[in-house]
Amino acid sequence: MNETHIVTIERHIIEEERKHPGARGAFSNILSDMALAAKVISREVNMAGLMDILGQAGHRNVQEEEVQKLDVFAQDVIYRAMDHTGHLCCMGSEEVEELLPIPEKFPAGDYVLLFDPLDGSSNIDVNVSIGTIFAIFRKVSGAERGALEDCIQPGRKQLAAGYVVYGSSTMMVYTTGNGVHGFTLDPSIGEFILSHPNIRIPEPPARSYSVNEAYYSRWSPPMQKLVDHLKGRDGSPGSGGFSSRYVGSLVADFHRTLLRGGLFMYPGDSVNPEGKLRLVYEANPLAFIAEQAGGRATDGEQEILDVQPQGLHQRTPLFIGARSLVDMAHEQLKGHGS
Ligand code: AHM
Ligand code: MG
Repeated sequence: MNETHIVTIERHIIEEERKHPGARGAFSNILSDMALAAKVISREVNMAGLMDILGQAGHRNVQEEEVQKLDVFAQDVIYRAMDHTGHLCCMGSEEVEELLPIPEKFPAGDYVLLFDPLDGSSNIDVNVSIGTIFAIFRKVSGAERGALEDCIQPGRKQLAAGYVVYGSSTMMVYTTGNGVHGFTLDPSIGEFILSHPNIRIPEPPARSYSVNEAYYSRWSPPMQKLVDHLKGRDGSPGSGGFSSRYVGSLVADFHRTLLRGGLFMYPGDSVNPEGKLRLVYEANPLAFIAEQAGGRATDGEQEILDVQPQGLHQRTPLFIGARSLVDMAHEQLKGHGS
């Protein structure tokens, strides 16, 4: 593909599909529908600062409609963009306890969509980047409208994964297992335009690490030792020379790590032994993208993509980013608990 051409995300998705003989278009349609939902959410996120003036969540806005909280709104937009298309058998969302059925009045399809509609939503009020994360699997159960086993497949089985970062610009990044591609939303024409083809995590990477260090005293000794090493406190070879970057918004922290390199960590600790992040909605899609970009993602014991989820909302420790840095962290933590 000629990079000097203007390529919309829809065009790119179709071109990617052509590389898979026998593809029937359903899968491409799901990705295009995700892009559409992302545009709607992006528009609303950009209006967030005006909420106080135009109406607050739980109140009525100027059009006399109930104003929703943005994470509820995002959840709704994605569900409504997807429920009637006949491509999905069910969905799962970080916002909803049980799996989300496709209404009986609509046809059911062969794919499953799992998503975190608006991650980092505590950052909305302070104008810090937030994001949407998603993964697509093929249905494996015999159930017409999907079953739990369709939603808790190991990440290795993902057909596609992506995220949208609502930052200084809105970007959608996705993979179908054929590299990682990034698109920037041009709000004036309402199109995601290919801006970052074939993203590779730089190696050698930026020497930067990203972790909520305020939890240091809750960490296991090996985890503390790892961060001491990054900070240059142990004086061993390779120790120090890092800077620290932590937004506290997973998509933003991951996006920087993907483009610049570095190491993102959300370990387990004495209060939350499995950490905070969700395996199915957050870790798996980002792990697929990281691997496709030449990076790595583990839970400190094994590759994230090889973990068999036990439940929809299971949490997992996460070490993700440039391969050389994840290798180093994994080496120090394996067998010790994260
Ligand atoms: P959320 O699902 O409530 O939005 O929380 C997820 C967010 C992630 O974006 C981020 O990586 C993490 O919480 C930050 O947590 P902490 O404040 O413990 O560092
Ligand atoms: Mg989340």
